[in-house]
Amino acid sequence: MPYTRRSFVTSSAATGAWLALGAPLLARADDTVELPFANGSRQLAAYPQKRALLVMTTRPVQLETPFSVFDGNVFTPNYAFFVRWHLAGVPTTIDPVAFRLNVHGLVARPLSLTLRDLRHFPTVEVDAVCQCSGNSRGFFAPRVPGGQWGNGAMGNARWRGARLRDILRHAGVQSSAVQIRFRGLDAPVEAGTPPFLKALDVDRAMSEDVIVAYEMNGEPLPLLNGYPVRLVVPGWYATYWVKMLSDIEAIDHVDDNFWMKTAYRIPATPGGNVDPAATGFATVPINKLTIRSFITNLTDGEKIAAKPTSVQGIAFNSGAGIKRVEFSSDGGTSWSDAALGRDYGNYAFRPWSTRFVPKAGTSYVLACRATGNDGETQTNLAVWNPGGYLRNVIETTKVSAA
Ligand SMILES: Nc1nc2c(c(=O)[nH]1)N[C@H]1C(S)=C(S)[C@@H](COP(=O)(O)O)O[C@H]1N2
Ligand SMILES: [Mo]
Repeated sequence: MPYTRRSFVTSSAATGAWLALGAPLLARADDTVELPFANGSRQLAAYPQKRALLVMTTRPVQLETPFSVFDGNVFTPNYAFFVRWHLAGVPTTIDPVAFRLNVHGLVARPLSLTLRDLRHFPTVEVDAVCQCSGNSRGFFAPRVPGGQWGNGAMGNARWRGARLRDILRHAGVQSSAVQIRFRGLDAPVEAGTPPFLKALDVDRAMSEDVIVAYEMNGEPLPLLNGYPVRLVVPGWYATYWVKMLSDIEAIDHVDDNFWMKTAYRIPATPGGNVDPAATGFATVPINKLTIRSFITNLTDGEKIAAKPTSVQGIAFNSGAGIKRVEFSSDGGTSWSDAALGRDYGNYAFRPWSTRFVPKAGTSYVLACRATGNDGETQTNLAVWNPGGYLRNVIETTKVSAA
């Protein structure tokens, strides 16, 4: 639903009222979803501009996409897109005319850009998966602290905006700059909580595909997904995709703020894996997505008819693109190639489909395994690290045929 600036202001005024109340629209207290791990019961609630989503927390608002949304939707609708904020001080209204994106620090020419200014840079579009670093954290064994997401803290959208590189070149980043640091309009609610800041090395920030997006799936971004602009870092975890982006600073050092130096670190080990008993290992900031694939049209425990059944799903990786998806109906003992669907580019969900013929009175463990053009694939052993990051084990779906 396209809306004008004026109607956005009106609808975000309504947003303000609801967020201030902390009260979801449309929710019935008995509407819950059970995620398949201990303490996985989630209430469904519809926040402003959103359909009913699984509530993980309300302050800050954290909402998970029901997994069924991924079936048949290569693009995750804005109203169904997951929501994650770290700090509860999220603005409930934003004036698009007064909004400024400031660029400062080690630049020849500090900028204060309006939304109209941003549209004067060449427009680019990318289809890319935005996945929380902690997506699927609830499946970690042993369990780890942090948001207990199922598999729905991800989404694929068509992002449209200006290249970050064009903005930075316009400002003239000085050669002494080491990183570019990003901040949004959200703020901590308690003194002592660090503001949410993320930083990219200058060459990552200057790469062609990083954009400052003002549209998501052909519409302004929903407020909860970062209206009016957010950073899009295709192929990298969503923690870098700073929402309500208002401040870009070129700095002369590797950022040592809490969200870079302490949080969002992965072990500097092969695959980011460590033994749960390990301590004292070196870490690096989380970065590229790991390759994943899912079956979307059948759910675990489902009873299906004993007749030819189509199976479909999605796969994605960090930008090499998907070379193949294999399917197994015997828990990974034997595999056959699935057919890949339309290619929306190397950062997007790649749909796939296949068929199998279940026999009556038989149980099946269905599995899918994606391989990237770079050879990266999924394995039977789940990664473990204390942050609950990088999960990409081969997922299984148990079904039985009647
Ligand atoms: N300003 C701001 N941007 C942010 C965050 C935040 O807390 N504040 N969280 C990040 C994290 S960890 C995730 S997973 C994504 C979530 O994006 P979404 O809410 O649009 O799904 O936003 C990222 N950008
Ligand atoms: Mo995240």
